[in-house]
Amino acid sequence: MQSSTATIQNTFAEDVIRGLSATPKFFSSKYFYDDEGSRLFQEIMKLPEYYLTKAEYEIFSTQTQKIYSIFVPDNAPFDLIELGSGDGTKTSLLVNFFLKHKAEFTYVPIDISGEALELLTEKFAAQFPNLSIQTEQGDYFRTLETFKTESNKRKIILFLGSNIGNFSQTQAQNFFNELRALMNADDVLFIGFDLQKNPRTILSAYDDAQGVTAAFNLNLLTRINREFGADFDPENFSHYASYHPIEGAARSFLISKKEQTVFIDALNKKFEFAMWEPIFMEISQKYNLSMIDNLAQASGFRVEKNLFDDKKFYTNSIWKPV
Ligand code: AVJ
Repeated sequence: MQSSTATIQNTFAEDVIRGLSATPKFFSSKYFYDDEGSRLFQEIMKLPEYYLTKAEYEIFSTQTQKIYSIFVPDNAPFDLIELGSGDGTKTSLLVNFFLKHKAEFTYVPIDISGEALELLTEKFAAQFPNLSIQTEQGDYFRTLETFKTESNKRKIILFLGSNIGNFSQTQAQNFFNELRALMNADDVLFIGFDLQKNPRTILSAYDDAQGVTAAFNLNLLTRINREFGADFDPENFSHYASYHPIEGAARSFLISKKEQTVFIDALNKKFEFAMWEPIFMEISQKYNLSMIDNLAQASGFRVEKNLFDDKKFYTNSIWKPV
């Protein structure tokens, strides 16, 4: 426990140094989710501009039967494995339906955050007393490896919420290749992709009127202040979001409003910012259907079915190994 926390801290420290020493400067959005960051993300999901969660929820609530018949064509027992489970709101729709139809399965949420897993377990245990649930804290791939060798049941792997969007297309390709290597012929992969749409709709989702997304980005500076004794003044940075319609990439930046020096005590390093210098904070990649097809093919899958919300803002894509 102690040593794994230390390892995570080291990686974070190393990433902070690497990102602030680079040109252009960057941070990894995976560090957004401390307690306050997770709370702010919950707020983001409730924003009127943030259509992603609503679209995926719509798909899960209106097409549950379709999902079920693709996942469970033969009533064979399976493991329902969720990568990065979060608060489980959408998954509970599936679990509820599966239990009602007497499906035989174990729900296996995998998450980095032990606290998130505890909350999820409490919630699901109260809501579904008959559910078999096995939580796994830590690395997705390491957990899946043990499943490949130790369980002969079908694996249905969920990767929801457009979390894939935080990967560049090359990173996404590598991610699915690794995942494929840990899957058997009968397994299923179920992924949430945010689709390309009116660029203004996308931009608003990352530039909300209440400034919650700005606070979500600025919170990483506050986290670095707290954990590494840095002296970032969040007031000296402003959030800037962009959407590039050809790449399909939404990006967030924090822009230094003035020339300034930031000192990070625990790293004993100082970093200079020029006036208007950006820090690249996050990519949220948007897909179209041919990008999804290509990605599946290039990593050893075929697209079995794409499910859409009414506005076609979002798709849950069902992949099978080839
Ligand atoms: C959790 C990665 C899906 O990119 O839409 C929300 C994170 N960042 N608003 C996204 C996020 C700014 C979100 N994902």
